[in-house]
Amino acid sequence: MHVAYIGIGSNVGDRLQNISRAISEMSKRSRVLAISRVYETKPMYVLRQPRFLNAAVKIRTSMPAAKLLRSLHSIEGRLGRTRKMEKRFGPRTIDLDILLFDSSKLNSRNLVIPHPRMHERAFVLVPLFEICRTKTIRAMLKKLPIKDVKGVKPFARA
Ligand code: PH2
Ligand code: MG
Ligand code: MG
Repeated sequence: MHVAYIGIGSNVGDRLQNISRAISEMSKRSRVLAISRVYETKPMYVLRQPRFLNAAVKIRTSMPAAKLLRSLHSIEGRLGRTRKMEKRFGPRTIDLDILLFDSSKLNSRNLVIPHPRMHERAFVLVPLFEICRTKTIRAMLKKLPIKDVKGVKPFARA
């Protein structure tokens, strides 16, 4: 069995419903062990796009990393994501990224673990730290600009 942390993001459609559907789909194939709060976050990289909701989950799974990645892509597809039409870092209905997988380091063409940009992303680290309180994640968070961390706010449900 493996333990993995998945980062979730959505900024198109019913963002909260997209996130909750994604978690419910993941729970069909893996055991969901922990779920962070949902945060509303300032878009990074492509600034002129709607705000994201972001969260993180911890799962236990029998799938090896490459298979987990395929299964996450298939969930994204079922939730209506159309990768071919998308711009890099642009709007998306749902994005499911493997952040950590056991204590593995992996560097293949389509999968790099730990996630290569998580250290610069407050929208990943804040929710992740809620469910993975390690020194490594704490250290990454401390290096972020305060204004980035302030751009990540618990989402007030309507
Ligand atoms: N995802 C991106 C690009 N920018 N910004 C925020 N705040 N949250 C995201 O999930 C996000 C982003 C591409 O995956
Ligand atoms: Mg992705
Ligand atoms: Mg992403």
